[in-house]
Amino acid sequence: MNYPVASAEQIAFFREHGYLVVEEAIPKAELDMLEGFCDRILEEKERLAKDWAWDAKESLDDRSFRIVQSSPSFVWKDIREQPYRKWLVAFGSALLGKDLAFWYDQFLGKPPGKSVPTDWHQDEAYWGRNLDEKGVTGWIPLQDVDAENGCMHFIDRGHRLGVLPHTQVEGVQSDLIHCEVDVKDMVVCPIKRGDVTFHHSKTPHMTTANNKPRWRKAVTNHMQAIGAGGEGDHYPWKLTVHQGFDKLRPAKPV
Ligand SMILES: O=C(O)CCC(=O)C(=O)O
Repeated sequence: MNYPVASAEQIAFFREHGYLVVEEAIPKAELDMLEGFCDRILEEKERLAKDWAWDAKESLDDRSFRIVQSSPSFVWKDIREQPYRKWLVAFGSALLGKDLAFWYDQFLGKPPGKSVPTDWHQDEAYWGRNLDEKGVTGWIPLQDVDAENGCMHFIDRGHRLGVLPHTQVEGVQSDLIHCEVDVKDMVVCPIKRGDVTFHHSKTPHMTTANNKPRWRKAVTNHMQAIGAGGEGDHYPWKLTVHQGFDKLRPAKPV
């Protein structure tokens, strides 16, 4: 299977709507390998992961990991060479119309039964003004996803709203932040394993909690325009929370 090349229609759709679903993008063998590394993280999550929705009532040792947040790059030495990574950069660059560099990835695992939504947010709200119009994210679920187990939801044309005010999510002590959106413009994106969603760094998006009996696993891949220089010039709501280790976000593109 060859990786798809962005068509003129896909590029126009992304620029108009701020997101795009690409069907049957990543071959099964690559997804299986990626999932295998994510499973290793799950086995050792106390050492290798943060809880992105760390309950304010829980101690560090008692985190319930309602959203496991880590990175397959921590455990997969050759991840940079993988075809899917190169494809994400090429496809994302075509969508944004800027040459991108891979920046960092995150494994985001939602356990069955006790997870929470990843509330509405814009990636630029985390990254700061350095990334103004300079970021794209490619989100890879490792199983079929729908609104029952944490698929992506986007605000249609939300990349044109500027950066919205964000606040810390109530009841959590991680760096999770959220914003208010007009849900009349919400688009729900149920997709299959192998499909990928892309979104602009200003597009408000969220994923629902996992209410199915198996883990919801996803790898999100953040890319930035070459020369953007990494996150910086932060907004006032930016939080930094340490959870034993803090290597999740390289300052420079890798
Ligand atoms: O997978 C999730 O729960 C959220 C992912 C996300 O917010 C992102 O990829 O930017």
